[in-house]
Amino acid sequence: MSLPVLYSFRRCPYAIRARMALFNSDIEVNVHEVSLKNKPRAMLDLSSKGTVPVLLVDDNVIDESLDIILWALAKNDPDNWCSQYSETEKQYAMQLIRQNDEEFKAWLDKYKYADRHTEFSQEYYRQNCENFLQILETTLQSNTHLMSENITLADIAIFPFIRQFAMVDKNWFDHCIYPAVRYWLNSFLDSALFIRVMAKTAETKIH
Ligand SMILES: N[C@@H](CCC(=O)N[C@@H](CS)C(=O)NCC(=O)O)C(=O)O
Repeated sequence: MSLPVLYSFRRCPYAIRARMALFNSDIEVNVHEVSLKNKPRAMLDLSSKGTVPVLLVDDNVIDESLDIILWALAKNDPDNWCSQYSETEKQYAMQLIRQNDEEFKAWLDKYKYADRHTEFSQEYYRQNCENFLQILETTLQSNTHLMSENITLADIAIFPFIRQFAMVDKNWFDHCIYPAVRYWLNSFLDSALFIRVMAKTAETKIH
């Protein structure tokens, strides 16, 4: 049987979180690095949405990063990113992820591309992003991770977006009033898992 194929883009936060889950779950896949300006026909034939990541496994197509994560964790969750939690805790994680994906990401895009959104200043967009950072900071002041002392699905799903936020104005982020968020982010950036999934290889097997 052929390996699953993951259409991915190295720096995309959605693709990063999907690759991290697949790798941590020890699921071997062929990663196809795509150009977002010239998406491969084969990927568009599988998913007309035209977004990465897209996972093809046997004849099934999974074209939402969160679904890829959940699929990987259902197969194998060696570090209990999901399986040890109650339904209520899982719902809290999903709600935090939704807040990230729907609300925070929209402000982040405006903060990042403030020159294309001239109705308001970049600082205004950053302040709106900070509402979410404040929620994370409050949690991370008492836990080392978002759900508990251990890494969970919520951390993996959210940190690639905070990474993107931090990179917009690194100097601001390095001095901002969210030290626990900074510490938490750095712990992921320094992790072997993150370094592994960010390795620059055009066509790779992750395993
Ligand atoms: N909801 C999707 C969003 C994925 C997404 O928007 N990915 C971006 C890259 S970061 C993309 O492919 N954008 C299409 C483009 O830039 O043409 C998911 O979670 O997988």
